Amino acid sequence: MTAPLDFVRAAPASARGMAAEVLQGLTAERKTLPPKLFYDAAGAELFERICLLPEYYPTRTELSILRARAGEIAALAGPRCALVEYGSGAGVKVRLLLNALEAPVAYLPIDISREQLARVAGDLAADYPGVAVLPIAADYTQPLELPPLPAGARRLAFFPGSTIGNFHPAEAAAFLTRIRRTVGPGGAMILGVDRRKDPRVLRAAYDDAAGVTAAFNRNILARLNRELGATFDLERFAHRALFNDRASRIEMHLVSLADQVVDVAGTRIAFAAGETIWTESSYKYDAARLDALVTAAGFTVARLWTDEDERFWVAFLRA
Ligand code: AVJ
Repeated sequence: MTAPLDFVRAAPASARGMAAEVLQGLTAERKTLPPKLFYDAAGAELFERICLLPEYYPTRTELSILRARAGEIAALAGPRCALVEYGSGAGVKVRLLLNALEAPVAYLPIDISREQLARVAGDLAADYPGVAVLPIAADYTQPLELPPLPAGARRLAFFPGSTIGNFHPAEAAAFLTRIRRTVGPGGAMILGVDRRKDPRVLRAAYDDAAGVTAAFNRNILARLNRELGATFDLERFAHRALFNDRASRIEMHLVSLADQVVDVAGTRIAFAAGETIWTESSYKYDAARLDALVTAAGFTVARLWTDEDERFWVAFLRA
């Protein structure tokens, strides 16, 4: 079955909804922007470049685990899976699963970057003619309904990349709880999780020598200028990445380099020199934190795989 691309289900991405969310973050006591705003077309491309950086180990490490364990994963998953991927991105990792799974029936990529989603869905539909490819253009942090799935399909959620790290712990548990309900009893989930490690390794991964992560972080301001007519001067905001040890998270910020006032969708936002916009958290898990998360969401860990440097986990969870 091929994917009719007009089937790409568009969540209404209104500029007004975006402005409201942006202004809420920028008028708060501690200024924030939601990391999902990184992924416009330019940001999705920058993220693909990040994944190739020598300092950014998560992508290649997770891929190596998936490659080594695809057979074991497929055996745990069983036949006739409907694979639901939260944040399908460039669509590279899922191929390892689709190649290994026994007679997968459907693939439902969910992504907020709709140009990339349409391209990836078209390519996968062409390469896997036996799999119904049903792309969903949506912000998966919001509740969403899946289209009807082939009868007898086992629901298998796939949330790779350690994107779970973007959620604060309580939100992460709530999100995984929602996924557990979506896959239902008998369903399962494959989750990628970045592990706690030497802060120097972590910091380098989020502040690379080539400056790609800095460009990715600043692109959020360029996007607000483009889409909301904001007046950010990109030269007057610097990229900063730090490891917050107590919270066990990398934080990315954009630091205002001067006292300045920026117009955002008709609202004047004042920045003091040194004040930051907190754009992303990337939580790093140890065994206790992972166990607390999985338990809170009502899953159990069936298997946990890591790499030889113990940098990353791929977990197989059962509802
Ligand atoms: C896509 C959320 C997994 O947190 O490592 C990469 C995004 N931010 N470099 C991460 C990101 C800066 C990435 N996730």
